Amino acid sequence: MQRKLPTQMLRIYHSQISATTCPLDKLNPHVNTSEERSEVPIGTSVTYSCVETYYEVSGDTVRGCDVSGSLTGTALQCGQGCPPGWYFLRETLSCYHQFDTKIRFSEAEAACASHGAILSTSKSSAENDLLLRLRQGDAWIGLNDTSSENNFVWSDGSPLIYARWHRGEPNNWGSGEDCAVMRPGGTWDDRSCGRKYRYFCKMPYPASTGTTTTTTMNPETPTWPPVTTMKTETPTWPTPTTMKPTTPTTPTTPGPSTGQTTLTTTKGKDC
Ligand SMILES: [Ca+2]
Ligand SMILES: [Ca+2]
Repeated sequence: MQRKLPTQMLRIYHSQISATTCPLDKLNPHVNTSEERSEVPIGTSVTYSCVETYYEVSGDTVRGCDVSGSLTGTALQCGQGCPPGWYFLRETLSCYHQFDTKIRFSEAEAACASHGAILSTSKSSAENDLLLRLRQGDAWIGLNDTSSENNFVWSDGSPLIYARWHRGEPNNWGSGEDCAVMRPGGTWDDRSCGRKYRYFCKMPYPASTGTTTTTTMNPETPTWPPVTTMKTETPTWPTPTTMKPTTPTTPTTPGPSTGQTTLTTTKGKDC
């Protein structure tokens, strides 16, 4: 028969087996931490940040050592930012750029592809708002009904669900209009694919490829797109010349390190 231990002895026993510290994971080379110890006492807060030119993709910047002996939250994941001149959107983990040269729709598709990008989708209000902020004039978005009239599909192959057509559009005017542009105010219009407009490109955020969500070392290096120089300035935004009154004046989406989109100085380059 099992003997019962006195309450006082149980307390001592439990205090001996209870965790008193939290071990810290091996640090990701792209992550800085406030803590140099390999383990910290319960109740300690540990702060994490991304090294220079790397940006927060996911995880927590402050994690606490709880009574179970483990850190709260999830590991901070950092990755390299968008190439210079491209804007980051956290909702899609993608980079965006408006090119100023006016070219045909098919040429714009090819131009984006040369950057490892696609003609940009605009599948949510967040994505549409970002494109509107980048917009310097009517510009192609990656939407067309070339294969089947009035059956618009996105450049990534997905069907049209979120839509911001301008009133009366798409109207397939004249001899036919199968390709979409973003108009002033962020609404869309189908236009003849042979006409020439600026265009938006979209590419995956480098850190969204081949990474994990742990703080353990990730030996994989994002392979695409190549990033030669990185900006570290505080993100700023262009001042759109045409903005709907209802459009927020500050980014509605978080960016790389501060929850905002990054603006660099090389915007406007053509392919
Ligand atoms: Ca059409
Ligand atoms: Ca039209």
